[in-house]
Amino acid sequence: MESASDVWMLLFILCTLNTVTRTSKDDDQFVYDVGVKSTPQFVLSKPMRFLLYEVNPGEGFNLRRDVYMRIANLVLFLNKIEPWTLVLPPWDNLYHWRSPVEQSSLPWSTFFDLDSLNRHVSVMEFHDFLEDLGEDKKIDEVYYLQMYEEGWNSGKWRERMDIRPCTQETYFKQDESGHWRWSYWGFEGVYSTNFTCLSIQSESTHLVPFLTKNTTARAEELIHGEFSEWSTLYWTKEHGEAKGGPYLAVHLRRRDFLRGHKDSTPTLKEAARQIEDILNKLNLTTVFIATDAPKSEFKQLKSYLSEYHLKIFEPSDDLLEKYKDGGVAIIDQWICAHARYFIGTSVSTFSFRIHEEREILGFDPHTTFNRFCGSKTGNCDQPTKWLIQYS
Ligand SMILES: Nc1nc2c(ncn2[C@@H]2O[C@H](COP(=O)(O)OP(=O)(O)O)[C@@H](O)[C@H]2O)c(=O)[nH]1
Ligand SMILES: *[C@@H]1O[C@H](CO)[C@@H](O)[C@H](O)[C@H]1NC(C)=O
Ligand SMILES: *[C@@H]1O[C@H](CO)[C@@H](O)[C@H](O)[C@H]1NC(C)=O
Ligand SMILES: *[C@@H]1O[C@H](CO)[C@@H](O)[C@H](O)[C@H]1NC(C)=O
Repeated sequence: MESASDVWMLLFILCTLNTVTRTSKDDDQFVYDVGVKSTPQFVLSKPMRFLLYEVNPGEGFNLRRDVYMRIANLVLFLNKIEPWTLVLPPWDNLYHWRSPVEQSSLPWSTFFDLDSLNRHVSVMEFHDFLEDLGEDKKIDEVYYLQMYEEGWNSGKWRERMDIRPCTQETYFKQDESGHWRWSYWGFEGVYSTNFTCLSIQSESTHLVPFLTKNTTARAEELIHGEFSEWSTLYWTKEHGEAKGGPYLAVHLRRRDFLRGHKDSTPTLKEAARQIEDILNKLNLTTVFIATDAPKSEFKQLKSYLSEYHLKIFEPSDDLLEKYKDGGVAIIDQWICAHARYFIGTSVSTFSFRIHEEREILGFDPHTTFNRFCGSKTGNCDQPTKWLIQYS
């Protein structure tokens, strides 16, 4: 299992809002209304605290969705102790978003249904949070998560976290008045007075004691107990009979993967051979290609598969304007999720998300957990089958 420190650098930003308004009183419990159109009402007797986070700038949409799940889970645990709201980091010109449409500082509502997210944990958009902060856009504390300089220390994994000097230059800069500044996804005037580097080697939910105990001067009892990374999902249905449309779908990841995952990402010729092989096995002639490849590469792939029908989703200008690159990617994933058979790209979180959708839809796992083999032979383990536990 990946942990808070392996794959992404996280940044936690904490804030306690004094401006949260109390809207009604019910015995000794208060109902707080957080923000304008933000979170559902919380029944509580402690001030609401807010957790903001950010991921390494180069990371893509689906990795960020995975991180969201982890942080939401962390907030779920925090909420067992005191009320916390998760402030959603805007989507700001992601590295992979190449279309000419405007895609800076996008709220989560561009892609997701906030009401649904709110059913899991209380969330709010960053711009709503700023509105609640008011004139003085001061954030209480910023923790910049980093790996231990000395690595794992004796090579053995053990949970630990310590305040340490920053091991490398961070994105935060201190101005003349001592305020720590950062771009804050394009929103101006936000600053913090406290900035600390935190070396961490731990699963994200183990941050609960730190966040509840060490980040405020409040004295409360120590928290005991086990924090499991995932709350278990139970499903009442059986593995379904989903069959999928009469097409093969593939996710063929290119661009940075050709550098970052050379051995497990196939050449176009290799990919074409594997596609043809599966099409023949399934007696299909149509293949849907989800890819971030440039047009020239798609043409080349098409030339290798001239006897088959290759389909891609190409949005009109209007659709692109409306859904942006993130929305178009979700449409690609949705089409892949409904195919008779799917082949993904090794270690791509974009592909993992399709596996997950298909598993939820109830496809036979053999039609789902497949990936392209790289050019290097002997390096083609098929993906782990993350199956739903039916109760
Ligand atoms: N529309 C579309 N975009 C893609 C496709 N593959 C990659 N991308 C883009 O590249 C990004 C890849 O980053 P991420 O989602 O984190 O997945 P990963 O890097 O493959 O693990 C996606 O979010 C998309 O913006 C694809 O098949 N279709
Ligand atoms: C949190 O506080 C406890 C108790 O004061 C202390 O032992 C621990 O080192 C602190 N953790 C960090 C990461 O500073
Ligand atoms: C923030 O910084 C100020 C000034 O350096 C310090 O007095 C205060 O205790 C810090 N607050 C926290 C929560 O670390
Ligand atoms: C494909 O067609 C052949 C010949 O018609 C048939 O024997 C085979 O069972 C079919 N395979 C599938 C997966 O439908």
